[in-house]
Amino acid sequence: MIRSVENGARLELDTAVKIPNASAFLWNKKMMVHMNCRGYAVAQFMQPEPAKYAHAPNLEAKTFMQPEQPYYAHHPGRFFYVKDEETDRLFSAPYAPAKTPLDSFVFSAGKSDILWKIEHDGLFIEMCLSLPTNEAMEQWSFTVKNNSPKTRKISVYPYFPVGYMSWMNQSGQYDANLNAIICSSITPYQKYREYDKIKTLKDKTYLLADTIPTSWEVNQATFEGDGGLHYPTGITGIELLKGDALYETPACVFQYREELQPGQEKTYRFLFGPAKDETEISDIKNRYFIERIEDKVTGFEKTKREYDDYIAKGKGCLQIKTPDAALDNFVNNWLPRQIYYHGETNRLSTDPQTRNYLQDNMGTGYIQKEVARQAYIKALCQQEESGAMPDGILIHEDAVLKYINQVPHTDHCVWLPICLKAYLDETNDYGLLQEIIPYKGNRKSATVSEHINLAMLWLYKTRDKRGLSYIEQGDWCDPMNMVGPKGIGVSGWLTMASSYAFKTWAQICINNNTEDIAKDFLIKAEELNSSINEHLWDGDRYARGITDDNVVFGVKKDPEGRIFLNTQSWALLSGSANVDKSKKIIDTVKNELESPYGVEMLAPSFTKMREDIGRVTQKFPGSAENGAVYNHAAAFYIFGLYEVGYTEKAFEILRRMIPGPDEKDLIQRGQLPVFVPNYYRGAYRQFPRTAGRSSQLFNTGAAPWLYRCLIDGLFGLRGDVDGLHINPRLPKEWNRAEAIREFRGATFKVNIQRESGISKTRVKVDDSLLHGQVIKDIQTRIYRVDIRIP
Ligand code: CEZ
Repeated sequence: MIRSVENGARLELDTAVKIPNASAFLWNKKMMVHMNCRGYAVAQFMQPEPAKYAHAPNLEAKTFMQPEQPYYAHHPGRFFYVKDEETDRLFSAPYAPAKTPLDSFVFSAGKSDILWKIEHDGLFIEMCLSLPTNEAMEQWSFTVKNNSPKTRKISVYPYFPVGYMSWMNQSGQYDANLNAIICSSITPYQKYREYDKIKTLKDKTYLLADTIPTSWEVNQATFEGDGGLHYPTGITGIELLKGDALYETPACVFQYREELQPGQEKTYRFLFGPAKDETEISDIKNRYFIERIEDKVTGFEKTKREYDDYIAKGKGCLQIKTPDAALDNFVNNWLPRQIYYHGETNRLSTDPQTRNYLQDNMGTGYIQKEVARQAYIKALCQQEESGAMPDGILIHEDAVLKYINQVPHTDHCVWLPICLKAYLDETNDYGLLQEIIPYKGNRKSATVSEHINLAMLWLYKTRDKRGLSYIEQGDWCDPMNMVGPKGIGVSGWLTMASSYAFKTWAQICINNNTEDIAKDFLIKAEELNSSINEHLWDGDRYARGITDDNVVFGVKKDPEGRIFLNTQSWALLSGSANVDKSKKIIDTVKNELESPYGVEMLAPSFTKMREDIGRVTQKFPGSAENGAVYNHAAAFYIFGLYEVGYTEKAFEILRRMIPGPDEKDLIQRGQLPVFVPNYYRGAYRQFPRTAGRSSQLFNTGAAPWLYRCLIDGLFGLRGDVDGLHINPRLPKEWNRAEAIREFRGATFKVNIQRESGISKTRVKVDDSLLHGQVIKDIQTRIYRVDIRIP
């Protein structure tokens, strides 16, 4: 059903039916396109706010990327109908909208392109999508080959629906000069002051072709007719009617009539995207289809190569070879790519949530160190002089705080030392702490170290008389918005995360020779831990928090949401759970939160509103924060388990985050292992039918944390101020594993092998025994590291 090819560079699915929502995505700094294997697409480009160039067939709400995107017949997509003109038999590639069962089908997810190979009715079809590196546009090539022994008379109909563009103004027509279908609209507005903004927008969508069509149709309703999308009326005639759209929903449909001899093939190229006007489209045509670079290739080919190079830059710092080939393939090829995407696009937002921005750049620190460094500085420049961090980081001059960033959350400071520690471990760039940067408003400046100190003091101050952290309208859990709106409710999780942040900051301060500060925050951390144990321990779990009305929630007596994962994971990280309590909470998590698809973030899922907890309880049970296997939260748990030495359990939970390799698991999750989704449906004990189903949403903090768990936990090849610390924690069923670790300019070729008769890890570097488990004084060279473990 699925197989990795080209040494892991591609992952192929050979069915359009068993995993209908299987998907892959491409991006550049200006756009993202999420393609499902059947041809349905979700695409956004930045101008500078995210916008669409292919819309739903009716008015749709402007929102951030949502999980579990529902696909339906008229959902935007990129399709090619193929009709045999002698038999009128019709099918469509890659599968939708006709959904004719195909002789053979391959959906091939590449790192820098998405490909389909289809055989049907004696024809072979190859469709390929790629992007340029730095402009919002899709590059499509479509090849049809006659694999049958006789001449074939066929018509090929590229059908790129554009949808309902605007209630104010939408139209479309074929432009023969440009050989393009151009659909025009005006983004609706009512306040005259908005006009200056609106007039700058790319409100046109074009489909440019390199081959003159036999005919075309730009009117969605005319094309479809009563035939519907299974056999559009427009296709029943010899030629399309060359219609336009006049305040009618447009569509981009071409027709190419071909007579193919046996073995003969024909390739077409298309560019699909947004534009401001015809001048821009004409310029694109010249650059991609006309101009010959070095007189050999068109811009179309050249940009494809440039995009390959761009994506190749997202190489990770860890290559692994283990008994688990599917895990290797995911870690070596797809996880770093997903992390790279986050660092490059900031989830296609001009005001990423502060916690997302810091955690996404924690991941970027393993791939593009300078990008991460600049991100930490940019975030701290927007810190209040009080030490508070904003809910979102403005990364564009015209950006404003939107959506959830207008809701006060109290956790953003906590991520500064926690994410920075990973960056410093990887780079040893302690010089960053001495950088002098301004606070918001540019009135005052201080070193990065003082900025973070102030943020920690803000966290320490923002607690109630019990010593627990206020939650206001949310912490890491965005929709937990009714625990503390009166300014009384507290977050058990944030108190633990603050304790862990203080300890992490203390460690950084020790490495930065500011021991006094370190000592002070270690004391503060223990103070928080005793408050946690005094008010939140419930015998075999830690409560999630206490509401404005002083109701402790996330405890055994609660009928729903009687355990939340985050206050168990971070009890391990903060050290508020001693050895005995750690064992108890890990057992409780096993019994109440673990499922075949991973660990759920709370259970039982809420089936009705709790007005003293909030919106999270209104989400469908088992979806998103209401009890899904929320992989970001699961990654925290894995990190905590490695931190306290439960390495077998850590690997068990980690492995369940990546779908497959067995077919049953892949089908139930409906997810290709080319990215980790933000969640798999939970509520396994309440709604087993849908449990495990992937959200297909690849915007997630799970990616950088999973990578950190692999580097620091499983393979134990973690950097620190004194060098590379060696401490692999392989699952017991693995006798051997290899890794190549890129670290501070050096390459470590690591062989890890179990050896009987030894009680502790023994490391040899270039055949000489290492005293201890830290490789120091690292040079820019290749190291051979042989590790023997019990
Ligand atoms: O957004 C994520 C946030 O980007 O939810 C996480 C949070 O830590 C991330 O920073 C957990 O709450 O508003 C909503 O209901 C959404 O569910 C968002 O909370 C959620 C989006 O689905 C993106 O995943």
